[in-house]
Amino acid sequence: MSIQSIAHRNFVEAFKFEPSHHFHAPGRVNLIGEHTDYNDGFVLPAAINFGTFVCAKKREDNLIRACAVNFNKEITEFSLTGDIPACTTHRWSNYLRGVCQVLMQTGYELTGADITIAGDVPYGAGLSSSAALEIVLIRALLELANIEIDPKKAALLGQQVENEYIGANTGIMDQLVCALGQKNQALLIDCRSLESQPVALDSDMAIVIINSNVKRGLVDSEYNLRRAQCNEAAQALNVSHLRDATFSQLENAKTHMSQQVYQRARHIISENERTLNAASALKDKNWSRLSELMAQSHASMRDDFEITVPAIDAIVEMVADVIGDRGGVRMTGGGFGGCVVALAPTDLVSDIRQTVMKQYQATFGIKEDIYICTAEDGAFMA
Ligand code: GAF
Repeated sequence: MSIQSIAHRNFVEAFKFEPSHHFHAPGRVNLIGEHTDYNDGFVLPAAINFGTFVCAKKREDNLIRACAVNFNKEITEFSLTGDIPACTTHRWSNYLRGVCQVLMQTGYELTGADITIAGDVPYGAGLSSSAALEIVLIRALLELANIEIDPKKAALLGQQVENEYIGANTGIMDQLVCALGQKNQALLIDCRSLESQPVALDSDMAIVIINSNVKRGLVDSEYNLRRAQCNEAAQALNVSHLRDATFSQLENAKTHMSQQVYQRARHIISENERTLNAASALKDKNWSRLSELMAQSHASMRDDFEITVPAIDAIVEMVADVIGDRGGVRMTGGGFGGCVVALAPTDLVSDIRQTVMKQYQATFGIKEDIYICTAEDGAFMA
């Protein structure tokens, strides 16, 4: 049964009437450009065929009642008045509470609603299950109130929910691609201007995502630490964001910063350059160049930004041995566990699968999950 049907069926079961609207927002995979978004830099993600569905119906009062199918069909209720406090028992509902709070603070007049939420984006895997949830809820609540919203504005509001209500100091990449993704395209996003250019994905190349299922530890504290170190480097280099720094500036200022901060800046400056070059390589179908750039990106995340873990490094090596220079492979997302992404010729997909299945669990004692993905459209009303 499709996720949309599951959401629909559970709506009827929970509320005993039919929903009036269906909405969807996808998860995302980032092909290259990691931790560059909050440095005002470049990223190259795609929305994927895993996502979150919401079924909804407007109420005549100001009550929100919501059922989360993925969380044992728990139901939460709150009213749209004053400050909406975070919930300690139904923690999933804080995304909904945060969306309502931020939309109301922005001045949107919301109406009460009955809602069910169901999704298939793996949690905590670095594939943006939270951005999908924020964006789908923003679309749903505004549509029920007859308010149109530009996708970029929706992305900024989603980021605000994450930063101010949830307390995760993330950049704008996830919400933007979730809102603006395009079928069969990756998006080259300039995270300063928020302009994006579609970059076509070749139909002979598969997006293979390997979930290490390594539980992401310390992810929030380490993420925030990386942000602080990037800010420190920008200050030492006298630029507002590392996007504006060059390698020669960095070398000249090397003695004014710690070795660690120097390495963090070197990752960001080089990753921005690699992301722009990878978009060109993708357009030119220059797979050996893409292979080099993705390998360099992974090495830089491992050695300079220090956000990979041994299990992820091992998967990248296994897959790289199969793909050679016919495509690329690297860790994707915020790091400290999560997923590896490969862009690989479709005729190698079965070899990649066999290799990882044979070697990964035998070495690390954890079973991987492998998803063969397609690039999809951003959020829509179904
Ligand atoms: C997480 C964040 F939410 C993004 O903003 C981005 O920084 C990413 O990590 C790393 O590239 O997904």
